[in-house]
Amino acid sequence: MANTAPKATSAFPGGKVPIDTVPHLYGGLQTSAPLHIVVVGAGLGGLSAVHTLAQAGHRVTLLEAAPALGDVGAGIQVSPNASRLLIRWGLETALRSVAVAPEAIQFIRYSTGERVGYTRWGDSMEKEYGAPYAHIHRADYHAMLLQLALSAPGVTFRLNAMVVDVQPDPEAEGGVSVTLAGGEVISADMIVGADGVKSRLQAVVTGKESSPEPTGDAAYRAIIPADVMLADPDLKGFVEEPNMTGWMAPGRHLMAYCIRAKKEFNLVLLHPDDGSVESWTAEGSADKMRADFADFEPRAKKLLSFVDSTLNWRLMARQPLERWLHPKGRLVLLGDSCHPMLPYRAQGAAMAVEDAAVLGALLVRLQNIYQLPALLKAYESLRYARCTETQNSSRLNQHIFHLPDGPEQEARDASMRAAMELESIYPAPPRAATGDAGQTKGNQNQWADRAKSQIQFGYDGNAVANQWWEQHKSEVLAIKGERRLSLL
Ligand SMILES: Cc1cc2nc3c(=O)[nH]c(=O)nc-3n(C[C@H](O)[C@H](O)[C@H](O)COP(=O)(O)OP(=O)(O)OC[C@H]3O[C@@H](n4cnc5c(N)ncnc54)[C@H](O)[C@@H]3O)c2cc1C
Ligand SMILES: *[C@@H]1O[C@H](CO)[C@@H](O)[C@H](O)[C@H]1NC(C)=O
Ligand SMILES: *[C@@H]1O[C@H](CO)[C@@H](O)[C@H](O)[C@H]1NC(C)=O
Ligand SMILES: *[C@H]1O[C@H](CO)[C@@H](O)[C@H](O)[C@H]1NC(C)=O
Repeated sequence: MANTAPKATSAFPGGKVPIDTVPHLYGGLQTSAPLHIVVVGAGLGGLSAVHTLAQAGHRVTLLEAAPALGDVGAGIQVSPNASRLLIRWGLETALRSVAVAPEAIQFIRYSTGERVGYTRWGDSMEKEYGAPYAHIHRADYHAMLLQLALSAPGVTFRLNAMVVDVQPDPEAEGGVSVTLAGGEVISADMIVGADGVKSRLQAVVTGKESSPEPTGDAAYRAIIPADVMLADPDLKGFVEEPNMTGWMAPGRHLMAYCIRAKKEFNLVLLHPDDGSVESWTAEGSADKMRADFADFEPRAKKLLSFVDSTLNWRLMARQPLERWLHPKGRLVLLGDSCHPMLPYRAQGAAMAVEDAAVLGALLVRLQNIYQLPALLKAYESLRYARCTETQNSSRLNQHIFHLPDGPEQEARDASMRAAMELESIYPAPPRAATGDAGQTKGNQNQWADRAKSQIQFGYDGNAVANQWWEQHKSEVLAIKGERRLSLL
């Protein structure tokens, strides 16, 4: 997907991302059994894993099929539980220099422009969850993680390195390895499959060939310059008070927010997949996009009038996989390769970044390679339920956002309005303390549901891994190999 669209460049001057000096990720702890780990895929997930694993003291080789790196021209939302990790990794200055913090999330009825849902964010996000909600450009996100991964010690990075085969069995002749398209074989102690929604390594792990499934939806993406909006009285509010705004319509929705320090405005237009997608389309497609959203209120239509080119993405997902860890205990999946989801909770990359945090925080504990399967099993079990729930809540929003006009839609809007009322009765922060007596539980505006937000945004990957370690370390440390293995 990402690699079929043109690459966008980052907003960092000279392409150089500033990295803060931060405390060592594991408080100075390093593995006493450094492995050679091959990470397949240099997306947001793979790059994060390179960082967390290298910090743990492992030697990492990153293999990326594409001949050049970068991400496409579109925005992405970084929720507190991902931004918490980025800040911990030294990316606070970089993140804040390119981010926009939304004042609120609001839902609009497509035909009338009426606001039916509203949850205040602004500085209350940071007060409540200890880290900001940030809207950024994907190219900036990718550049930040790339710079971080490249600056880690013991990292080898290869482009044009398409993995075509994997040997996950340490008992096999030659041991664990990957084979590249040119025939070259690279040995490893362990492999991380971060190869995205079309993952090849996923089939090796599960033992089943399966393609990702179409979700029925596709996404037009477009960016417009904020200055044209500031010149327009109907639109300037979207820049001056940067909210995340979602227009809900039968079978479609539009999500819009500012990025790049309010210089650009990002549009994501979700619509029924017409089968003609999965390619970068320029002229003409913007007109098709406008036609698809012609029944939207005037402000939305005006926004679309500024679009001259658009990307169209077919949205693919999978049912939860049977497992993420190959039974031989040396090959594990991460990110979209194991839990691709609809972007309707804006959590796909956040889950990949959290995966990396948990994986690194477990593998820093490794004292001999015989402990590896137990730690990878822990990674799988810690991450599986959370990612599956997030896949499910993303899917739920497909239903909620796209209801046809009628009684169910009216009930949805009434539910969202009720939560909007509560906003003024129970002002944040801290919402968790003021509470709302559970009245937002199950709200159709999933961001208004305070218990849900606490779970989604309160998560701390390092804390979760450390807690597991405290409970299980005696079992893991009791695992000792008889043979000395060469660990490179
Ligand atoms: C429209 C849309 C909007 C989204 N919005 C958000 C959002 O707001 N917030 C959020 O958190 N998430 C969002 N997401 C989800 C997010 O983009 C993904 O979850 C995330 O990028 C996944 O990262 P990844 O590293 O797992 O996979 P990818 O980014 O897909 O990276 C996989 C990499 O592996 C490489 N590769 C593949 N096969 C091989 C091979 N055989 N050998 C070597 N290399 C290989 C690919 O070239 C690619 O570079 C959105 C997604 C979409 C489609
Ligand atoms: C954004 O949210 C604020 C409240 O936080 C509200 O006053 C404002 O009207 C919203 N802006 C737009 C353009 O809807
Ligand atoms: C998520 O949905 C799947 C079906 O798609 C279901 O089997 C599973 O129990 C759900 N999991 C959670 C954690 O909600
Ligand atoms: C998430 O992070 C916050 C703030 O850092 C912390 O107070 C909270 O305990 C964490 N929650 C979880 C579930 O890890």
